Amino acid sequence: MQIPSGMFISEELRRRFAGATRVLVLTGAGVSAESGVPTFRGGGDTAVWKGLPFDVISSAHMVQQDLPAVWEWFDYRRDLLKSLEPNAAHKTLADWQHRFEDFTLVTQNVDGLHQRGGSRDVIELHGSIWRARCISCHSRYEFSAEELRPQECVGCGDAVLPDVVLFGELLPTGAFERAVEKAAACELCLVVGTSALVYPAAGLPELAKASGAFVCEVNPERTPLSDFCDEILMGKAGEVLPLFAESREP
Ligand code: BV8
Repeated sequence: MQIPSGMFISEELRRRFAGATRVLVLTGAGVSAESGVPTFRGGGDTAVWKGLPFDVISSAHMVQQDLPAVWEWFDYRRDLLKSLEPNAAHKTLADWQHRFEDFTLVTQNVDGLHQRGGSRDVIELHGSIWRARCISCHSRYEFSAEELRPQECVGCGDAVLPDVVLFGELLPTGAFERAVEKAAACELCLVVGTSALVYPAAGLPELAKASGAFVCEVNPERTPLSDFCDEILMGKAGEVLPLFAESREP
């Protein structure tokens, strides 16, 4: 594995990593980039689908306007995912759940690649592309890559929509609260592959920092979060995260 040039994990970060018990990792689209999943390039007003900006096609407003168009967008992304595999970043984070006494993996991704990479108990802040929920009775339906997605709610016959958090929608109760609790209690917080523009997810590292955690960002580019991190590792998640493996107790 080629070590990114100039990639330097400080002794302090290695020491903290080696000695930590309570660790929280927040991930975004960048952690799946090396698997071939397109990122959103900063969410916001970047056209991602048929000329529509991301936070328009993935919005509660769009569901009211044109639910079939929303499904088309998620069907396209699910089809893309069928041929993609978890990468070294997903697999490394899966290993970390056995390394730390209290490890929390929080993701903004709906792609399910963390779970396919071996992570269990992932806090999916923004839902999953592999589930659908009923518009009225909120029954949820899990389905795999081989299965067809439900066309309507088996329970009440009403329409179903992707079980993801759309812009303008509140995050699933419980998931965000648990993430806040763990962020406030962690000693080490790693922020991997996110542009940190979408809230309230982007507020979690801020909370961790305010609660005394050491915050490290892993991203090939700077983000609005960079200035406020204790350490930034400017590289690709699949190349940087495995480097921590060498971090042993001093
Ligand atoms: C809500 C699911 C209450 C659907 C998603 C406060 C301030 C401003 C705005 C708001 C605010 N509070 C609320 C808002 C509004 C809005 C928001 O944040 N808007 C943004 C655009 C400004 N938030 C909401 O609507 C949230 N709900 O607040 O409810 C409420 C209700 C009504 C009104 C007000 C409040 C719900 C947000 C969730 C939306 N759903 N996803 C779907 O997937 O289609 S968000 C979605 O976009 C993702 O889940 C993720 O969160 C975000 C994309 O960001 P990233 O994952 O970071 O991806 P991006 O492409 O941007 O960046 C990739 C990064 O990776 C880059 O930095 C790149 O350099 C890096 N990278 C690339 N390659 C690699 C890499 N890093 C490492 N390794 C590599 N190889």
